[in-house]
Amino acid sequence: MVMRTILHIDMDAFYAAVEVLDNPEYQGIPLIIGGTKDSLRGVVATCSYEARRFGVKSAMPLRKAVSLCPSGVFIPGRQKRYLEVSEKLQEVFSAFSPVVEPLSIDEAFLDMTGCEHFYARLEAMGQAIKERVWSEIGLRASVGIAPTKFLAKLASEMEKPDGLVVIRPSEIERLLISLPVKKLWGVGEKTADLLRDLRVFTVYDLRRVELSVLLKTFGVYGQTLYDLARGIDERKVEVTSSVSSIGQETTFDEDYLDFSILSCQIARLVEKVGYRLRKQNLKARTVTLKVRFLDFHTVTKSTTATVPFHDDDTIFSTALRLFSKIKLKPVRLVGVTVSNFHTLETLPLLDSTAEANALYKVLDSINTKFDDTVIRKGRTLDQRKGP
Ligand code: TTP
Repeated sequence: MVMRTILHIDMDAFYAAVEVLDNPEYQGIPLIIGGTKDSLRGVVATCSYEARRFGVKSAMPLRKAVSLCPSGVFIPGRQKRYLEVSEKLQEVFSAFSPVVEPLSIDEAFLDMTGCEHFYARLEAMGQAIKERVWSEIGLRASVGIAPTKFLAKLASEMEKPDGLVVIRPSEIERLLISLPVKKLWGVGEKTADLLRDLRVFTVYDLRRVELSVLLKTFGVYGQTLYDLARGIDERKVEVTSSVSSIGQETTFDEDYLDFSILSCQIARLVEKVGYRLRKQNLKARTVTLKVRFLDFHTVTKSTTATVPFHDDDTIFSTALRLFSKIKLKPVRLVGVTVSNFHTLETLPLLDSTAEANALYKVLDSINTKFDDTVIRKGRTLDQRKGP
């Protein structure tokens, strides 16, 4: 296996940390991002570590978070501000390595192979990037350094927040053997259930399963599981200009069956997705709609267009078309994602949507100036309440 030096960096409680940075009065208190205390719908995007002590966590309905942490401060998020900080982070990361792969708004892999001699030890390398993020942006990050991507990401999670963990080749075996399989890259609930059926709970158990059995149960991913259990992960850090998808979802506190309410919720998600898409100078070709029902059954439907788009109208009409194909039961969550990106520079010149583009430019610039989507389309208004 090729030995690399891969650094994974992940900001601590990112949205909450940005809010503390901009509002020092939030320092040291349980701070929950996602909505106000009386928001009936919506979920926690993230929360400060002080709030996590009360059991609050990402993706939890806000109402539950309020009951767990009534003394907490609840605020809506400011996506534009987080994207702005994210851009600054990418600049800092790029100063450390030309090979940076952003994974999400607040985390990235850096290939540091060949840069080792600049630092007395790998710990000093990790410390240097943490200090630069702190001095230039004012935020804390956790860093993991290891010979593979999977291990570097695992390392960055090990001592969160403000962590720094280096995994050296000689330590891999000891670390891996007792690791719960749930920690392996790509193992979600479904895979964990299938592994449990095979009586596999740890990497030690996984190593005792023949490759043929893994291939039969998991298809090609069986090979990945087999390799990860042995510390093998040949994935390179890929320089990508951006994330591979942009999505937004919302969980309701009550379940809805009413088409007009649901389409209004979809329109709101579309506005946020469309704004982020245009902000990153991208056009997408694929729209994915996710719907979760009261019984937790989840349906996702996607469609790919030949012509790339970045306007809300196309995303909305596509999402609605997908929605109309779903047999409706009481809905508890909807999500809209766009993917299959093209940067604007690579698009064909023949683009007849100049007028629409001009309109979105104006809308986005006004919305950028203020903290929320101040100008919205009528379809995002809940018809029952009037304008
Ligand atoms: P994460 O890196 O998963 O979490 P975090 O930075 O808040 O906290 P940690 O210290 O545990 O890494 O997510 C980054 C940001 O993405 C997070 O601050 C808010 C947003 N987010 C959501 O909006 N919804 C979600 O369900 C999750 C997991 C994150």
